[in-house]
Amino acid sequence: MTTFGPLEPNSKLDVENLLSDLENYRPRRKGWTWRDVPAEGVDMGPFHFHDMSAPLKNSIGLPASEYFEHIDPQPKCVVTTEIASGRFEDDVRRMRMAAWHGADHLMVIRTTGQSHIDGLLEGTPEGIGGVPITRKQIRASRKACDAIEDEVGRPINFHSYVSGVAGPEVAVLFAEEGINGAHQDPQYNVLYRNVNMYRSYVDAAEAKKVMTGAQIFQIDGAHNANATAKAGWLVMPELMVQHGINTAFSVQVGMDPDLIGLSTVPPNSPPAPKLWYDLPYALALRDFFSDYKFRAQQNTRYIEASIEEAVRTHTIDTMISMLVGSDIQSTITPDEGRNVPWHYNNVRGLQTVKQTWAGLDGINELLKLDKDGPLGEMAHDIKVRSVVFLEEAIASGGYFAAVEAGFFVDSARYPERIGDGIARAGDGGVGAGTIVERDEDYFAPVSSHFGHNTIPAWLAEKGVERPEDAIDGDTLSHPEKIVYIDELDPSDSVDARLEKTLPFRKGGKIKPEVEWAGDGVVLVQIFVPENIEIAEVYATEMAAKMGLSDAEVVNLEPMHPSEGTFVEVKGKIGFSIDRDSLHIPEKEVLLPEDELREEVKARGLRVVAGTVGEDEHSVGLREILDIKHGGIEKYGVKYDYLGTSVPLTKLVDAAIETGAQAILISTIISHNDVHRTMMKRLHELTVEKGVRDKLVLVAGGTQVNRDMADETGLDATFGRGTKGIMVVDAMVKALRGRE
Ligand code: B12
Repeated sequence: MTTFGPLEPNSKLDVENLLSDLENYRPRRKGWTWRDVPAEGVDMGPFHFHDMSAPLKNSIGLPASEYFEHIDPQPKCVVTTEIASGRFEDDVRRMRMAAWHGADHLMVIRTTGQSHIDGLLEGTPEGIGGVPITRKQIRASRKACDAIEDEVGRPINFHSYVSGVAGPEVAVLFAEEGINGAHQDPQYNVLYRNVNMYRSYVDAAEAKKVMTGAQIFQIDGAHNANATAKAGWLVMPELMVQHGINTAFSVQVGMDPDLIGLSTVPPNSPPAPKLWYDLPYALALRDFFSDYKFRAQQNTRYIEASIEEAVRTHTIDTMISMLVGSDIQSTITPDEGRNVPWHYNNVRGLQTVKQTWAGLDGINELLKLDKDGPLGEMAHDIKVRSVVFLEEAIASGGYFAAVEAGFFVDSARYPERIGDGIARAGDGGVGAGTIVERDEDYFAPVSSHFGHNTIPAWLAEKGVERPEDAIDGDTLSHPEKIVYIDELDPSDSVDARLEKTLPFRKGGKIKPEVEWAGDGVVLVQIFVPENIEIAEVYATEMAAKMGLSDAEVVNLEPMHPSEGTFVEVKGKIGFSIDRDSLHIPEKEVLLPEDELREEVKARGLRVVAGTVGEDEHSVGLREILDIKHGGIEKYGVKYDYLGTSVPLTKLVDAAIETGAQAILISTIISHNDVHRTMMKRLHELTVEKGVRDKLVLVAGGTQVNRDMADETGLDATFGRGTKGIMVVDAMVKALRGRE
């Protein structure tokens, strides 16, 4: 069996290598994996967490984690991200980034139209709005996931869709290739893909049986009703009915309830009073479907172009998930409403969940939902309406008759109806009239087959006990029998695409990207002090003048009807830069601690320090000085701290008086470049007083960087994240340099 990896955190994923020897790749496990959640909670850094899973081996924490010993707490639920660039070779890199930020459920959306193709696709054609799901594509992705899960130290669930007219074939493919989760819901085909209703249910029984055999976790498609309905919060009773139909059907086919997940979406969004709708709905669902798992999606129905609005809604959605205990928290990229999701927005979605989960950790131990008040009443009301909905559907002739009558996705609050539901004819839709009844002696030599399968007497006499024994096992137990087709159209294939992007992946050329390697897309955020109409035209014009092609405004938010507008405009740059032409500053190699201590002692190193100008910020400089924070004092440096808002002359005079070898200034406020002015002035002052060559001059601050030393005439300058040892090292090196 072929493997790939181990991945090296400091090296990019090598797609060509991933694709080599794919025909011999076999999935190393089958089935779904939940996170490892220690019952006693998780201790991380200075904190105890109540609702977290085991930490990762390699990960990137929230930006603020640097203040908390770099901890990266992982929610106890599985966390999903959806990948949809159309080119799986770019998506595998995206999966790696997502896993480093905490995703362990990677969901791949199918290319548009795939659900109407009555068979499997092969090769690796480019997709539109998703990826063509083919054996080669999922095999390569699963192989990448194996290496990624080893790198981060947690199993990854790879997921796609068992829907459309080729549902059973896709289910077999997924079972063969070790796909871990899949959407399967016959109602979805009927309502949203216009697949014939009877065909959809017959196929679903077969597909669910195959999924059960491979322990593939199933997610239903009910949430699409509130993504489709105009007023998603009114269709809650119907959603309950849809969940009920799919769960009951799945159990009848033989699925284990633990493998059945409900796909739920909190149906409302601010400025609506979200909690009054979403919380009772979530509660009603939990009560009715307590035997099953919950996958909480996020509300994207009302999201258009504002990333921040999406993030805020998702934060509340995640809180609701925590209050009712979701098993899987999905994340939608916050740019879902404005473009095909961009790589880094997957990560933003994941960060929203991680941040909310960490911030609200243990919420259910601190707060209790009051079910005796309006919350309980509202949840009860939804349940009653859904039961009556189901009863009416049965009375009207059953599910199929109800669909024909347009019961579903009607935007009114049941029992009201406004007649805008999606009606389908029993004899219509894709695949109508294709169902063939099995003969009594029907026999297929395969395992995981729904319905009767009669082993002929002559085979039984030969000792064939299971149908698949007739052919010495099928592809599910004997994967070597799988016929692997590489490509059907070499011109629309991963190799053809990889050749084009080679310069940006391995050729040393750098171009920004958001969807695909080398796409060159950039986003410019601006405030235009004009009304929305003018701002939009201005932004496009400005982007063109900046040299961006295909400029397009992706977000417009008025700050005031006439005072101005926030605009985001995207466009493409037409150039790349050679990596080799970039002058990357060499990493400063610090002298060993012992050597520094000895030298400080030998020189009797002494400094004066203070925050200069009219600046009262002291925290940063105290960290640089104080032994308690690992400051320069720890290495034996003696200091005189003159405080805040210290005039520069006072510092220079004090240095001369005390015989200090260095002056350390902190300059945090940078308004009107006052920090630069202060640094330059310090240098000039010491020149004027004739002591420049006797003093090492060091400055630091939030907006200060290493390059500013040359610019301002100082010996060393430091920004955020500086540690005392770096400052001692710089002073010692400057003193040595003078000798
Ligand atoms: Co204030 N404040 N603040 N503030 N404050 C911020 C710094 C900031 C960035 C907030 C903002 O508006 N975006 C602005 C500055 C904007 C700018 O010009 N770039 C700001 C402002 C504008 C003010 C006020 C002027 C507001 C006002 O009243 N108009 C006043 C100050 C008035 C005055 O100075 N006369 C003000 C007041 C305060 C209080 C509430 C008093 C506290 C300060 C308390 C105190 O220091 N005693 C305060 C804080 C805490 C902050 C805040 C939230 C954190 C700063 C901090 O302590 N960070 C920041 C916002 C932010 O950054 N999150 C705003 C932690 C330390 C460890 O980080 O300062 O960056 P650091 O230091 C590190 C490095 O920069 C470097 O090493 C340090 C350790 O790694 N370093 C070095 C720093 N100094 C030195 C020196 C040397 C020699 C070396 C080698 C390295």
